[in-house]
Amino acid sequence: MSEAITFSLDGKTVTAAEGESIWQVAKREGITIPHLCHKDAPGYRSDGNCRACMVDIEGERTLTASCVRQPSEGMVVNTETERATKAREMVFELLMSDQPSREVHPDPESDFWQWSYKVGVSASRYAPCERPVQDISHPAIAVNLEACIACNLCERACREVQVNDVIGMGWRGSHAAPVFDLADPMGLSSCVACGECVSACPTGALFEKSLMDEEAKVRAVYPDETVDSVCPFCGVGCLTKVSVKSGKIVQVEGRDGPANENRLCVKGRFGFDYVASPERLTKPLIRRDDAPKDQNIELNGSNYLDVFREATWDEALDRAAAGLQESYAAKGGAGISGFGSAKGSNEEAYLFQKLIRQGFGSNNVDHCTRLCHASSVAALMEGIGSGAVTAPFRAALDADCVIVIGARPEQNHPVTATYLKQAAKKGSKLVIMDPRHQGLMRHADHGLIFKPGTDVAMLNAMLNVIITEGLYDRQYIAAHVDGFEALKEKVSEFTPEAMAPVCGIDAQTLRDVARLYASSGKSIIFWGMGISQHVHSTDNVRCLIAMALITGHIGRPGTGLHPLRGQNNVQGASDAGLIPMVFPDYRSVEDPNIRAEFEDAWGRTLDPQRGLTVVEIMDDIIADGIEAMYVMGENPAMSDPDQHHARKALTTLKHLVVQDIFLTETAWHADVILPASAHAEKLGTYTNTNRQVQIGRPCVPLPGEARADWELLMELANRLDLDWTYSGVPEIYEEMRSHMPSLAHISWERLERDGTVTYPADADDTPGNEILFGDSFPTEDGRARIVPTDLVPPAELPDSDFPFVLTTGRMLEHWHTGAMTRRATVLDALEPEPVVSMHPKDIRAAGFTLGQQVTVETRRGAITLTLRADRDVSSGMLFMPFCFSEAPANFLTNPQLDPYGKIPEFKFCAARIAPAMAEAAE
Ligand SMILES: Nc1nc2c(c(=O)[nH]1)N[C@H]1C(S)=C(S)[C@@H](COP(=O)(O)OP(=O)(O)OC[C@H]3O[C@@H](n4cnc5c(=O)[nH]c(N)nc54)[C@H](O)[C@@H]3O)O[C@H]1N2
Ligand SMILES: Nc1nc2c(c(=O)[nH]1)N[C@H]1C(S)=C(S)[C@@H](COP(=O)(O)OP(=O)(O)OC[C@H]3O[C@@H](n4cnc5c(=O)[nH]c(N)nc54)[C@H](O)[C@@H]3O)O[C@H]1N2
Ligand SMILES: [Mo]
Repeated sequence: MSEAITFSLDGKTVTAAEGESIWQVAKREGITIPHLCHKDAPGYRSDGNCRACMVDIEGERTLTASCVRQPSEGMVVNTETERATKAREMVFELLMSDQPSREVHPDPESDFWQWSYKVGVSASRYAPCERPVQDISHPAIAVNLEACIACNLCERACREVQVNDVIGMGWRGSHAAPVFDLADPMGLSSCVACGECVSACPTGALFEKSLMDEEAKVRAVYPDETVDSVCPFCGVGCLTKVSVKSGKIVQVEGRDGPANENRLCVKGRFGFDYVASPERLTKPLIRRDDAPKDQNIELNGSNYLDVFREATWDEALDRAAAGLQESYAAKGGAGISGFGSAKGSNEEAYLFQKLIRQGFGSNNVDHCTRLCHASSVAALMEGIGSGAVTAPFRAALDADCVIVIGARPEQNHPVTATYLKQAAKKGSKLVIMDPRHQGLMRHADHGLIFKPGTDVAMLNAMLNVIITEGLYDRQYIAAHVDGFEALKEKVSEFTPEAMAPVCGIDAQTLRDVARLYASSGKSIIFWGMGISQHVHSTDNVRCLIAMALITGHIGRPGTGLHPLRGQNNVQGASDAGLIPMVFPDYRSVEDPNIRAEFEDAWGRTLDPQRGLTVVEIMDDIIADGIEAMYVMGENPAMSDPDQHHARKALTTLKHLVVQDIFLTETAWHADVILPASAHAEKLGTYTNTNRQVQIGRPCVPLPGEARADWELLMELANRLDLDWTYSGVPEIYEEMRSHMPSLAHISWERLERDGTVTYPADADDTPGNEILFGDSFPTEDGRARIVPTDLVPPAELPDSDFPFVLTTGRMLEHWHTGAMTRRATVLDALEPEPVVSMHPKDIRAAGFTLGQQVTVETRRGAITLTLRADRDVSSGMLFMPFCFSEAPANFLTNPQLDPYGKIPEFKFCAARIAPAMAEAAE
């Protein structure tokens, strides 16, 4: 089938692989053929409509578009005949007649102009046609249709690459032009602003507003330089190309990384200007002696200089270290705690946990993974001996059946979502299970909207079907899995008929989905916070692991278990030991041999007992235990559950050091604030959800007196007499790696050279292993273990006082506590105010009106915000993101913990909703 074809190209004998176009062979051979409607990037189909790439084929009457034409054996192709070059010139001249002149063109540097000059066309003899006016209704993207050549690349970008289906080509003939959702303007369409169309457009008809002078409607900004880096937002780990002008980021484009193949989402592409926000911390601050540690001080409208005074670095660092040391002197390691960051690099995470452990002999060091996938990691470690994904998310493209449960990738892992949609388009069966409807369900074979908090019932019913119908893989179980008999016994009572009323999905659908997953050749499971943020979350994950193990859907291409990791470096920060129970690489702090290795390396006696977790630390502070805390790059005053309690803990602390880039809600409670580096200002490695280790590079200078996080950690360590002497990030990486077998064969040098390496790698020169556990599991005996589960209800059920289920989560445009994205102009313009979403039917039943102010209340607190109608939210539920400091969702959430993962129940509590006080009085 895949025989090479030999043909002649400009007089040279060349070969083409199966499916290669003439254009692609020419490129490989170093022959340049102009192109406009053809984009030379993964995921783009050639269309051959613009005729800019025409070539001459001997014996053929007409010229042919080389981007779509495949060569045949013995064909004689010439790219430079007079006929071909003249025709191409003519194409450019005709297109140019339709463009604004270069002086008033939206992008005089666009591919169109560059090619025009290369083919020797600078003006047109033809009269221009009439063109529509510019549409600047969207906050990020200008639509300059006067420059459109109707090549439909934007439509392919939108529909085929990102699979968003917003752009279509409307009108006919010379009037053909992109339209948005069949209705202009763009700003009112359902566009999610991934910007793929902007990156595809060859003329600047779709163009970044950040590069334009809006008044003059032309390009005004040309970058000084471009830096290769990685996106600072989510665990997908998109590689980026960051363009900088006069020390400021002006544009971000995708690069061809293993996770993103040039794709980005709205945050990665347009959410960059938080880095340059005037609200960045630029000077060290120390709390004024007379400033009270009021719980809600920032809400009282204080000016920060009423509360803090500016200090020199020496003074601030001395004070920060002295406060920690005082508590250490008083209480030993038990008096100290630290929250490190999954937004920072691996090196920063490693140094942070080292500082707390080496400096204070304390294991009270944790980070946001505790609020995130801690339960997934607990269940995976217990079941298969490893907490990371067994396959990258692009494995979905090889799968016959893809399950997504308790995750909302279109909002939270948008580039992953593009691959899931592509998998569905090419025939994989997609199953989405979630108590809320979501856009991805449009692409799914099954969208199961079940009752929140009933995952175990639903999944055990599926396990019941798989076992009673004999759809499990006996051989696989015999070879690799323990605990099958106990599972069989346990799930025998969980018949689909018995579980249907519990989970709200009918028995037949449960059977269908169970059969589909088990009988498909290759099935893969993705999950998110809907699984992991419950008091029974470890059980939820145990069910998913059991499904994969009894069907043998693990360890082969197109199969596996993939908890979609959240923060850009939560995988890496966890790997680096930012966890109270383990040193780097998940090695127990309670194991004397392991501890001895670190005691030797760090020259101090280390804490032999596991430390406290995020929520436990807050409780311990209030119980007069811990009295000092160091927070680097987290915002617990917004992200921890039950804020009245969490903020009380922060104000109770004797000493709080906050190292951040903004004066966050947490920083308001601090004694010392250390202004730190944003992602774009520093060097470091980040590990994404696929276990791909990638380098982020400095693009812009630090603002004011702000300093790199790793330098601040070293300054503090040396004030604690730890004698750290790191010369830079590569040295820290290598020290960290010396304690991490998982990073064997992945030297700094290799990362510099290869850009991305997946861990684990078997040798210095072979690619890392993407798919794990084909032969055995990293448990003591190499076998996996099933842990059967029972039904555990959510900790707080609705009742007559609090009749709604409140669930919290995210929105596409905002990042967690909003610290970064509320300060990103485009993102904040898209979602500017706090909202609670409710089903229109419930809104009508309650007699509310859209957009009115409502108060949502739980047993822990009340907040007032704007009511939004949202058909995705099931009747009886309320949904709220936790990014708005004006109405912090975590004033309401329940801090009850899962006993294994110690994760709070962010996804379920009982609530009521009423018109806001002021409105009620009207
Ligand atoms: N835009 C944006 N992207 C982000 C982030 C962000 O803040 N903003 N944060 C990042 C981080 S750290 C993380 S962890 C990820 C999180 O990404 P996701 O895991 O997708 O997070 P959520 O939106 O919190 O919740 C996922 C889904 O759980 C569903 N759910 C609620 N209750 C239940 C239940 O009882 N059972 C099941 N099965 N599902 C339920 C919700 O309806 C929701 O669709 O996103 C990352 N990406
Ligand atoms: N109600 C509710 N609450 C939740 C969740 C939920 O679904 N519902 N989800 C939970 C989950 S999954 C997570 S992961 C947590 C996230 O909780 P957090 O990690 O607390 O949230 P972020 O807003 O990401 O906080 C990151 C902080 O780091 C700062 N920062 C960014 N870059 C840098 C840097 O390079 N250096 C330094 N020093 N600082 C930096 C930012 O300004 C910000 O203050 O929230 C949890 N809380
Ligand atoms: Mo997370």
